[in-house]
Amino acid sequence: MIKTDICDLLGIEYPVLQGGMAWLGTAELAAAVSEAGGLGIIGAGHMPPDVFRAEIHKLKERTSKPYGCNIMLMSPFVNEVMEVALEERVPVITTGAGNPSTWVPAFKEIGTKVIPVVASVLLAKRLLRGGIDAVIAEGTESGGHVGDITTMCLIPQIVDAVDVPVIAAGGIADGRGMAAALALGASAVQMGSRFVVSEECIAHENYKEAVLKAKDRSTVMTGLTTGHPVRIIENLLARKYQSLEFSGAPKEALENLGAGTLRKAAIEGETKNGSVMIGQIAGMLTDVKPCATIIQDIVREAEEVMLNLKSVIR
Ligand code: TUI
Repeated sequence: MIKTDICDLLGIEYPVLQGGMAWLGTAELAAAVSEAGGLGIIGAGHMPPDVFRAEIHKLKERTSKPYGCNIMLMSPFVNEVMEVALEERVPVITTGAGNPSTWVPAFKEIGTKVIPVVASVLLAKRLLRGGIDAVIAEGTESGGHVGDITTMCLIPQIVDAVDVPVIAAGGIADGRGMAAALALGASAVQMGSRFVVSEECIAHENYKEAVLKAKDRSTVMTGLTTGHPVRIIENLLARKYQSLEFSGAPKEALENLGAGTLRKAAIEGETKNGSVMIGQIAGMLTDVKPCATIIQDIVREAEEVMLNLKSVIR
Protein backbone atom coordinates (compact mmCIF):
# COMPACT_ATOMS: atom_id res chain seq x y z
CA MET A 1 0.00 0.00 0.00
CA ILE A 2 1.22 3.51 -0.80
CA LYS A 3 1.04 5.79 2.24
CA THR A 4 2.85 9.10 2.55
CA ASP A 5 3.05 12.07 4.90
CA ILE A 6 0.31 13.76 2.85
CA CYS A 7 -2.14 10.98 3.81
CA ASP A 8 -1.53 11.79 7.49
CA LEU A 9 -1.54 15.56 6.98
CA LEU A 10 -4.87 15.58 5.13
CA GLY A 11 -6.49 12.51 6.68
CA ILE A 12 -6.92 10.75 3.32
CA GLU A 13 -6.46 7.13 2.31
CA TYR A 14 -4.51 7.60 -0.95
CA PRO A 15 -2.04 10.36 -1.85
CA VAL A 16 -4.15 11.53 -4.78
CA LEU A 17 -5.65 15.02 -5.06
CA GLN A 18 -8.07 16.28 -7.67
CA GLY A 19 -7.06 19.52 -9.37
CA GLY A 20 -9.31 22.45 -8.45
CA MET A 21 -10.73 23.15 -11.87
CA ALA A 22 -12.93 26.18 -12.55
CA TRP A 23 -16.40 25.13 -13.82
CA LEU A 24 -15.51 21.42 -13.61
CA GLY A 25 -14.42 21.05 -9.98
CA THR A 26 -18.01 20.79 -8.74
CA ALA A 27 -19.28 19.40 -5.43
CA GLU A 28 -20.32 16.27 -7.32
CA LEU A 29 -16.81 15.59 -8.65
CA ALA A 30 -15.07 16.56 -5.41
CA ALA A 31 -17.38 14.35 -3.33
CA ALA A 32 -16.74 11.38 -5.63
CA VAL A 33 -12.96 11.79 -5.29
CA SER A 34 -13.11 12.24 -1.51
CA GLU A 35 -15.48 9.28 -1.09
CA ALA A 36 -12.99 7.18 -3.10
CA GLY A 37 -10.19 8.00 -0.63
CA GLY A 38 -8.49 10.90 -2.42
CA LEU A 39 -8.89 14.61 -1.78
CA GLY A 40 -11.72 16.10 -3.80
CA ILE A 41 -11.43 19.82 -4.43
CA ILE A 42 -14.11 22.36 -5.31
CA GLY A 43 -12.75 24.75 -7.93
CA ALA A 44 -14.02 28.15 -6.85
CA GLY A 45 -12.64 29.67 -10.06
CA HIS A 46 -14.82 32.67 -10.82
CA MET A 47 -17.66 31.58 -8.46
CA PRO A 48 -19.39 34.43 -6.64
CA PRO A 49 -19.38 33.89 -2.85
CA ASP A 50 -23.00 32.69 -2.56
CA VAL A 51 -22.52 30.08 -5.29
CA PHE A 52 -19.30 28.94 -3.61
CA ARG A 53 -21.03 28.56 -0.23
CA ALA A 54 -23.86 26.54 -1.79
CA GLU A 55 -21.32 24.26 -3.49
CA ILE A 56 -19.58 23.61 -0.14
CA HIS A 57 -22.93 22.74 1.46
CA LYS A 58 -23.73 20.38 -1.43
CA LEU A 59 -20.41 18.63 -0.96
CA LYS A 60 -20.89 18.31 2.81
CA GLU A 61 -24.23 16.57 2.12
CA ARG A 62 -22.50 14.04 -0.11
CA THR A 63 -19.44 13.17 1.96
CA SER A 64 -18.14 13.50 5.47
CA LYS A 65 -14.57 12.82 4.35
CA PRO A 66 -11.88 15.51 4.05
CA TYR A 67 -12.13 17.82 1.04
CA GLY A 68 -10.55 20.98 -0.22
CA CYS A 69 -11.39 24.15 -2.11
CA ASN A 70 -9.21 25.79 -4.71
CA ILE A 71 -9.26 29.56 -4.74
CA MET A 72 -8.04 31.20 -7.90
CA LEU A 73 -6.30 34.36 -6.76
CA MET A 74 -7.13 36.23 -9.98
CA SER A 75 -10.84 35.79 -9.26
CA PRO A 76 -12.77 39.07 -9.06
CA PHE A 77 -14.40 37.66 -5.89
CA VAL A 78 -11.20 36.54 -4.18
CA ASN A 79 -11.74 38.45 -0.90
CA GLU A 80 -15.36 37.38 -0.44
CA VAL A 81 -14.58 33.79 -1.42
CA MET A 82 -11.77 33.64 1.15
CA GLU A 83 -14.23 34.90 3.79
CA VAL A 84 -16.67 32.11 2.89
CA ALA A 85 -13.89 29.50 3.12
CA LEU A 86 -13.03 30.80 6.61
CA GLU A 87 -16.64 30.85 7.76
CA GLU A 88 -17.27 27.33 6.44
CA ARG A 89 -14.04 26.10 8.04
CA VAL A 90 -12.95 24.36 4.85
CA PRO A 91 -10.35 21.76 5.91
CA VAL A 92 -7.92 22.30 3.00
CA ILE A 93 -7.37 25.35 0.81
CA THR A 94 -5.32 25.21 -2.35
CA THR A 95 -4.62 28.41 -4.25
CA GLY A 96 -3.67 29.12 -7.83
CA ALA A 97 -2.40 31.91 -10.02
CA GLY A 98 -0.79 34.01 -7.33
CA ASN A 99 0.60 34.45 -3.84
CA PRO A 100 -1.85 33.67 -0.98
CA SER A 101 0.42 34.87 1.89
CA THR A 102 -1.95 37.55 3.23
CA TRP A 103 -4.66 34.96 3.98
CA VAL A 104 -2.45 32.25 5.50
CA PRO A 105 -2.52 33.48 9.17
CA ALA A 106 -6.34 33.51 9.30
CA PHE A 107 -6.55 29.95 7.98
CA LYS A 108 -3.79 28.73 10.29
CA GLU A 109 -5.75 30.06 13.24
CA ILE A 110 -8.70 27.75 12.50
CA GLY A 111 -6.55 24.75 11.55
CA THR A 112 -7.23 24.86 7.80
CA LYS A 113 -4.34 23.41 5.80
CA VAL A 114 -3.09 25.86 3.18
CA ILE A 115 -1.44 24.37 0.10
CA PRO A 116 -0.55 26.86 -2.64
CA VAL A 117 0.14 25.86 -6.22
CA VAL A 118 3.54 27.04 -7.34
CA ALA A 119 5.24 26.90 -10.71
CA SER A 120 8.69 28.09 -9.61
CA VAL A 121 11.24 27.61 -6.82
CA LEU A 122 11.26 31.33 -6.05
CA LEU A 123 7.57 31.47 -5.14
CA ALA A 124 7.78 28.21 -3.19
CA LYS A 125 10.59 29.61 -1.03
CA ARG A 126 8.79 32.91 -0.51
CA LEU A 127 5.64 31.14 0.69
CA LEU A 128 7.47 29.01 3.25
CA ARG A 129 7.88 32.00 5.55
CA GLY A 130 4.11 32.30 5.86
CA GLY A 131 3.77 28.83 7.36
CA ILE A 132 2.12 26.86 4.57
CA ASP A 133 1.48 23.14 5.12
CA ALA A 134 2.61 21.74 1.74
CA VAL A 135 3.01 22.93 -1.85
CA ILE A 136 1.61 21.71 -5.12
CA ALA A 137 4.37 21.99 -7.73
CA GLU A 138 2.65 22.27 -11.08
CA GLY A 139 4.54 21.70 -14.31
CA THR A 140 3.82 23.39 -17.62
CA GLU A 141 2.25 20.18 -18.92
CA SER A 142 -0.90 21.04 -16.99
CA GLY A 143 -4.04 22.47 -18.48
CA GLY A 144 -5.28 25.98 -17.84
CA HIS A 145 -3.11 28.70 -16.33
CA VAL A 146 0.46 27.38 -16.25
CA GLY A 147 4.09 28.22 -15.61
CA ASP A 148 6.95 27.34 -17.93
CA ILE A 149 8.96 24.61 -16.15
CA THR A 150 8.24 20.95 -16.81
CA THR A 151 7.13 18.66 -13.99
CA MET A 152 10.29 16.56 -14.45
CA CYS A 153 12.52 19.59 -13.74
CA LEU A 154 10.27 21.41 -11.27
CA ILE A 155 9.55 18.65 -8.73
CA PRO A 156 13.12 17.77 -7.66
CA GLN A 157 14.07 21.46 -7.50
CA ILE A 158 11.07 22.29 -5.30
CA VAL A 159 11.68 19.19 -3.16
CA ASP A 160 15.23 20.39 -2.54
CA ALA A 161 14.12 23.94 -1.79
CA VAL A 162 11.33 23.39 0.75
CA ASP A 163 10.86 21.52 4.04
CA VAL A 164 7.16 20.78 3.57
CA PRO A 165 5.59 17.91 1.57
CA VAL A 166 5.44 18.45 -2.19
CA ILE A 167 2.49 17.37 -4.31
CA ALA A 168 3.31 16.87 -7.99
CA ALA A 169 0.97 18.08 -10.72
CA GLY A 170 1.16 18.30 -14.47
CA GLY A 171 1.35 15.38 -16.88
CA ILE A 172 0.34 12.70 -14.38
CA ALA A 173 -2.59 10.42 -15.25
CA ASP A 174 -1.52 6.84 -14.58
CA GLY A 175 0.59 4.68 -12.27
CA ARG A 176 3.78 5.27 -14.25
CA GLY A 177 3.43 9.02 -13.78
CA MET A 178 2.58 8.62 -10.11
CA ALA A 179 5.61 6.38 -9.51
CA ALA A 180 7.82 8.87 -11.35
CA ALA A 181 6.51 11.74 -9.20
CA LEU A 182 7.22 9.77 -6.01
CA ALA A 183 10.70 8.91 -7.35
CA LEU A 184 11.36 12.64 -7.82
CA GLY A 185 10.57 13.19 -4.14
CA ALA A 186 6.89 14.14 -4.26
CA SER A 187 4.58 12.91 -1.49
CA ALA A 188 1.42 12.85 -3.60
CA VAL A 189 0.01 13.64 -7.01
CA GLN A 190 -2.66 16.05 -8.11
CA MET A 191 -4.55 15.28 -11.33
CA GLY A 192 -6.90 17.50 -13.27
CA SER A 193 -7.13 16.12 -16.81
CA ARG A 194 -7.66 12.51 -15.68
CA PHE A 195 -10.67 13.58 -13.60
CA VAL A 196 -12.14 15.65 -16.46
CA VAL A 197 -12.80 12.37 -18.25
CA SER A 198 -14.49 10.78 -15.25
CA GLU A 199 -18.12 9.76 -15.04
CA GLU A 200 -18.81 12.24 -12.27
CA CYS A 201 -17.32 15.27 -14.07
CA ILE A 202 -20.05 17.54 -15.45
CA ALA A 203 -18.00 18.64 -18.49
CA HIS A 204 -20.13 18.71 -21.65
CA GLU A 205 -19.89 15.53 -23.76
CA ASN A 206 -18.17 17.53 -26.52
CA TYR A 207 -15.47 18.65 -24.07
CA LYS A 208 -14.85 15.07 -22.95
CA GLU A 209 -14.84 13.93 -26.61
CA ALA A 210 -12.22 16.59 -27.46
CA VAL A 211 -10.04 15.36 -24.59
CA LEU A 212 -10.40 11.69 -25.57
CA LYS A 213 -9.55 12.53 -29.19
CA ALA A 214 -6.54 14.68 -28.29
CA LYS A 215 -3.04 13.55 -29.22
CA ASP A 216 0.30 14.41 -27.63
CA ARG A 217 0.63 17.72 -29.51
CA SER A 218 -3.02 18.78 -29.48
CA THR A 219 -2.62 21.53 -26.87
CA VAL A 220 -1.07 24.97 -27.25
CA MET A 221 -0.29 27.84 -24.93
CA THR A 222 -2.20 31.04 -25.41
CA GLY A 223 -1.42 34.23 -23.52
CA LEU A 224 2.34 33.90 -23.82
CA THR A 225 2.51 37.65 -24.47
CA THR A 226 0.17 38.66 -21.63
CA GLY A 227 1.99 37.11 -18.67
CA HIS A 228 -0.90 34.69 -18.09
CA PRO A 229 -0.19 31.67 -20.26
CA VAL A 230 -3.08 29.24 -20.57
CA ARG A 231 -2.87 25.73 -22.06
CA ILE A 232 -5.86 24.75 -24.16
CA ILE A 233 -6.64 22.41 -27.03
CA GLU A 234 -5.74 24.04 -30.32
CA ASN A 235 -8.96 25.11 -32.03
CA LEU A 236 -10.40 28.09 -33.86
CA LEU A 237 -10.36 30.22 -30.69
CA ALA A 238 -6.71 29.32 -29.94
CA ARG A 239 -5.64 30.29 -33.47
CA LYS A 240 -7.63 33.57 -33.35
CA TYR A 241 -6.17 34.40 -29.94
CA GLN A 242 -2.61 33.66 -30.99
CA SER A 243 -2.79 35.67 -34.19
CA LEU A 244 -4.28 38.58 -32.25
CA GLU A 245 -1.71 38.51 -29.47
CA PHE A 246 1.24 38.22 -31.83
CA SER A 247 -0.08 41.11 -33.93
CA GLY A 248 0.34 43.38 -30.90
CA ALA A 249 -3.37 43.83 -30.15
CA PRO A 250 -4.22 45.74 -26.95
CA LYS A 251 -4.77 43.79 -23.73
CA GLU A 252 -8.49 44.65 -23.76
CA ALA A 253 -9.01 42.99 -27.16
CA LEU A 254 -7.42 39.79 -25.84
CA GLU A 255 -9.46 39.92 -22.64
CA ASN A 256 -12.65 40.33 -24.66
CA LEU A 257 -11.81 37.38 -26.88
CA GLY A 258 -11.02 35.17 -23.86
CA ALA A 259 -13.93 36.22 -21.63
CA GLY A 260 -16.39 33.47 -20.82
CA THR A 261 -14.74 30.95 -23.13
CA LEU A 262 -14.10 28.26 -20.49
CA ARG A 263 -17.79 28.18 -19.60
CA LYS A 264 -18.66 28.06 -23.31
CA ALA A 265 -16.56 24.93 -23.79
CA ALA A 266 -17.07 23.17 -20.47
CA ILE A 267 -20.80 23.73 -20.03
CA GLU A 268 -22.17 24.57 -23.49
CA GLY A 269 -19.91 22.18 -25.39
CA GLU A 270 -18.57 24.89 -27.73
CA THR A 271 -15.26 23.19 -28.48
CA LYS A 272 -14.38 25.32 -31.53
CA ASN A 273 -14.87 28.78 -30.08
CA GLY A 274 -14.45 27.91 -26.40
CA SER A 275 -11.39 27.24 -24.19
CA VAL A 276 -10.88 23.50 -23.82
CA MET A 277 -8.38 23.69 -20.96
CA ILE A 278 -6.55 20.38 -20.58
CA GLY A 279 -3.02 19.12 -19.96
CA GLN A 280 -0.59 17.55 -22.42
CA ILE A 281 -1.33 14.11 -20.97
CA ALA A 282 -4.74 14.28 -22.72
CA GLY A 283 -3.10 12.36 -25.56
CA MET A 284 -2.93 9.32 -23.26
CA LEU A 285 -6.54 9.52 -22.04
CA THR A 286 -8.86 7.21 -23.96
CA ASP A 287 -11.62 6.27 -21.54
CA VAL A 288 -14.16 7.72 -19.15
CA LYS A 289 -14.09 5.98 -15.76
CA PRO A 290 -15.71 6.51 -12.36
CA CYS A 291 -13.47 8.48 -9.96
CA ALA A 292 -13.18 5.48 -7.64
CA THR A 293 -11.79 3.34 -10.49
CA ILE A 294 -9.37 6.11 -11.52
CA ILE A 295 -7.98 6.26 -7.98
CA GLN A 296 -7.82 2.49 -7.42
CA ASP A 297 -6.17 1.95 -10.83
CA ILE A 298 -3.50 4.60 -10.43
CA VAL A 299 -2.53 3.53 -6.93
CA ARG A 300 -2.38 -0.16 -7.90
CA GLU A 301 -0.39 0.59 -11.08
CA ALA A 302 2.05 2.85 -9.25
CA GLU A 303 2.72 0.13 -6.73
CA GLU A 304 3.34 -2.41 -9.51
CA VAL A 305 5.65 -0.02 -11.34
CA MET A 306 7.69 0.62 -8.21
CA LEU A 307 8.00 -3.08 -7.38
CA ASN A 308 8.89 -3.97 -10.99
CA LEU A 309 11.62 -1.34 -11.06
CA LYS A 310 13.64 -3.60 -8.80
CA SER A 311 14.20 -5.85 -11.83
CA VAL A 312 16.50 -3.27 -13.44
CA ILE A 313 18.89 -3.54 -10.51
CA ARG A 314 21.32 -6.42 -10.98
O1 TUI B 1 -4.47 28.26 -11.42
C1 TUI B 1 -4.12 27.30 -12.07
N1 TUI B 1 -4.74 26.91 -13.20
C2 TUI B 1 -5.84 27.51 -13.73
S1 TUI B 1 -6.67 28.82 -13.06
C3 TUI B 1 -7.74 28.81 -14.33
S2 TUI B 1 -9.05 29.94 -14.45
C4 TUI B 1 -8.52 30.99 -15.65
N2 TUI B 1 -9.40 31.29 -16.58
C5 TUI B 1 -9.05 32.12 -17.56
C6 TUI B 1 -7.81 32.66 -17.64
C7 TUI B 1 -6.88 32.35 -16.70
C8 TUI B 1 -7.23 31.49 -15.70
C9 TUI B 1 -7.43 27.83 -15.19
N3 TUI B 1 -6.37 27.12 -14.82
N4 TUI B 1 -3.06 26.57 -11.71
C10 TUI B 1 -2.27 26.92 -10.62
C11 TUI B 1 -1.12 27.73 -11.06
N5 TUI B 1 -0.66 28.75 -10.42
N6 TUI B 1 -0.40 27.53 -12.17
C12 TUI B 1 0.56 28.47 -12.18
C13 TUI B 1 0.38 29.24 -11.08
C14 TUI B 1 1.12 30.37 -10.64
C15 TUI B 1 1.77 31.19 -11.55
C16 TUI B 1 2.47 32.29 -11.10
C17 TUI B 1 1.16 30.66 -9.28
C18 TUI B 1 1.84 31.77 -8.85
C19 TUI B 1 2.49 32.56 -9.75
O2 TUI B 1 3.23 33.63 -9.33
C20 TUI B 1 2.55 34.70 -8.79
C21 TUI B 1 3.43 35.56 -7.95
O3 TUI B 1 2.84 36.47 -7.34
O4 TUI B 1 4.64 35.33 -7.90
